[in-house]
Parts: sequence; C-alpha cells; structure tokens
Amino acid sequence: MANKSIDYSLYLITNRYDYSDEQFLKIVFEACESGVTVVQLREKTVTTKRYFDLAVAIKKVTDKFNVPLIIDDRVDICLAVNAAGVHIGDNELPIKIVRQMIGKDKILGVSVKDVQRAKEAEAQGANYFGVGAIYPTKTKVITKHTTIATLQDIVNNVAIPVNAIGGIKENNILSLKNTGISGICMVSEMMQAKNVSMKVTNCLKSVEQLL
Ligand code: 3NM
Repeated sequence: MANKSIDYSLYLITNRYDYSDEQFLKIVFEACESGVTVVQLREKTVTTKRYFDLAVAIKKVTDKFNVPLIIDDRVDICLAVNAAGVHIGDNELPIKIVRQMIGKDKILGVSVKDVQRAKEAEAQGANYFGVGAIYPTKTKVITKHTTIATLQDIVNNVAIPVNAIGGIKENNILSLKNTGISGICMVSEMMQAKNVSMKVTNCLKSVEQLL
C-alpha cells in the first residue's frame, strides 16, 4: 500500500477500552468490511512487544479488505509490520526525521492545530493532517478545542488532505459540510458502537454528502 492517494473519507482510529483482543479485532473487522477507508492503530501505554503483536494482528484484518493501516506515534512498529504509514503529534520525533526514517513512499500523518504549524509540517514532508479537537471528546488525548473556522483556514492554506477529528459523531458529520476536508476521524463513535456495521454504513452516507 505504498501510495499516497489514499481515501481518508472515513478514518477509524482504534481504542481498546476493556475489550478482549478477539472483541477488538472483530470490531475492526466489521468496520473494514462495512467500508471504513483507513484504520489507525493507536496505543499509548503498551510495551513494544504488545504494540507489535497488535499491529501484526490488525494488519491481517486491514490487508484482507485492502484498507491502509497507519500506526500512531511509532515509526519502528510501522516499519516492522510494513504498515502504510505513521501518524505523529507534537511530542514525537521531528517530521523531517520521521520522513527520513520511513522513506518517501510511506504515509506521514501529522496532528496540527493552526495554519502556521500546518504550513511548516507540509514543507517538512507531511502527507495529511488531523485537525482537532473540533468537538469535545471523552477519548483520552492531549488536545485543545480547534474551531471549524481554523479547520477551514488550514484547508485553504495547504495542498495536502485535511481530516477533522475530535468528538465527531454520526449526528454531527454534516456540520462539517463546505469546509473542504478530505475525511473524518472517529474513535469512540465507532469503537463503542452497539452495531459497528450499521454505524459505519450510516456514517458513510453522511460522509458522501459531506465531501
Ligand atoms: N486526536 P473521539 S482528538 C486521537 O485533537 C485524537 O488531535 C485528537 O476521539 C486531536 O472520536 C482525538 O472519540 C480523540 O472523540 C478523538
């Protein structure tokens, strides 16, 4: 999956909550089967071995559906499992260094919250942005509120895809209409859905109207 023209429209970011590995992988399987376009494995507290094992397991699922897998934070895990790319925030290695490490073909996603940082990150080799938190989120993350106006400002000032994140739910997707984003990223709305397939199907319908 070494190409950069990936479809960001419905981007699932994982959280394992209290799920067993079997339950966790089943959710990802159903989400991929139902049409999510990208999956990011996001782990903050596990050992390297555990992160690797989870990445191997999830990649079997994403590969089955030809869905690109992005690894949060960890270049080594990305390379170890030959994931499509890596996503980094402000507290990771510098963008230029990450680009050198992953090579030119892998995808490099970056979290940004303002135009200046977005322009710098684009110049340094980012392939897409996650911008948020657009709405309040209960998912554990270091972030701050980022307005829809700022989101739009970033879209208007960079050439690479911009994806909205943070508190995005089935029922607020359409509030992002006309912002020019390339996709929406969701954690809890999908990972905690009672019916994952239905959730993905419904979100895809809204996303189609959005983009
Ligand atoms: N990054 P939910 S917000 C992983 O603002 C992440 O950059 C954010 O979770 C950012 O979809 C966030 O459950 C969590 O609100 C989003």
